[in-house]
Amino acid sequence: MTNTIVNSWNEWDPLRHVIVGRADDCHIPPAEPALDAKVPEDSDMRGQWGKRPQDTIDRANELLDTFARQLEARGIRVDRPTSIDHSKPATTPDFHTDSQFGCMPPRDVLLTVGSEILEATMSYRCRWFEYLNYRPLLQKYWEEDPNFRHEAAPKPRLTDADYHPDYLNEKIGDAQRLKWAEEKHFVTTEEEPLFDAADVLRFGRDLVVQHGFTTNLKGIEWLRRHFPDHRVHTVNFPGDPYPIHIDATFTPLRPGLILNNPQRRLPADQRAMYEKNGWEIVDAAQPAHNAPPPLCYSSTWLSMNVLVLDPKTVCVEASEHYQMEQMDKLGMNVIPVDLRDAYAFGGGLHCCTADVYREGTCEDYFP
Ligand code: ABU
Repeated sequence: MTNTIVNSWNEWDPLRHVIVGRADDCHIPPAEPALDAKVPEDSDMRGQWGKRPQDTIDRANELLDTFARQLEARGIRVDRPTSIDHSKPATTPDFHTDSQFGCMPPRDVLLTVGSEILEATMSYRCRWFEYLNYRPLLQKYWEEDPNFRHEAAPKPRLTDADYHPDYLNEKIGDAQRLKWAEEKHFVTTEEEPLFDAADVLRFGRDLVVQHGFTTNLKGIEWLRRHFPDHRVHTVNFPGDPYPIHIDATFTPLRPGLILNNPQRRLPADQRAMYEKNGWEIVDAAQPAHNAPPPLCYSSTWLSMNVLVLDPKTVCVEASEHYQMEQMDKLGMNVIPVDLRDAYAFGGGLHCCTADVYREGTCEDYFP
């Protein structure tokens, strides 16, 4: 009998097996073009780099371990990455950077589509080797599951030609950033295909991909050619001055229901496929916090970065009481998970996980 380890077609089918990241050896990397474009201009991280303080690593690991145990207690199999030495520089014939990033969050690196796990190209130099943290797991899946497709997108060169120099200015200001986002002028150029896995949402036959700082149009075209049986849709959310990763912006909860960040609404001309098929797009609740925690890259909208366990059950960060209340009103059973002190390591509950197995098959939700 075939031992199927890898199978996941969407963001909401019953979750049976997942990877949860680790904070081990996580570094704040040195300045580099795509990373600097994302660090908020008023952030405490500007100008700093090096290994994160050990007490913050220990605290984040405590939270991630507890989250893993919560999932296991619900019968979900949890695997963890094996940290490489992130203090080592990343050097290729085309670039050098003095340290790497970490093995949080796996969602940025690994895209699971059906029986395939695809390693993304990534667009930060410090994340070029990040896939190595997950190779022991992927090799194991490959040994155990004869149908598992382990794929890696072409590694990009990430020369200076990949980045628009106007984003390297330290003081750009939100007004200018929003104008550029509206014009779809992002830090990454169209030199070569680039994408992060966290810019992709899976809706069965349809893949919805955000064009922004970490994914360019060639990256989306690469995904379209790589998944010929899927329809690949490009989306933009013009209200975001730092547009990376779709999962604090657009959050499907179950067939027919999506939460949308009210500051980053999907433009009217991109809504047709949902409306025609009776899907509701509702504004997410406000975050409970006015600012992200210290040394954090992400926005306060990690409030909506939730992990759906099945179409009726969702994990929400425990301090996000507005988001928990809204989920409850939307008919979801809410599992509070304490994770805020791990946000600085790369994100929330969706970010810190990567799907391995959800029950279900590839369905067409937008016929
Ligand atoms: N990785 C999700 C971060 C998105 C945000 O900062 O809003």
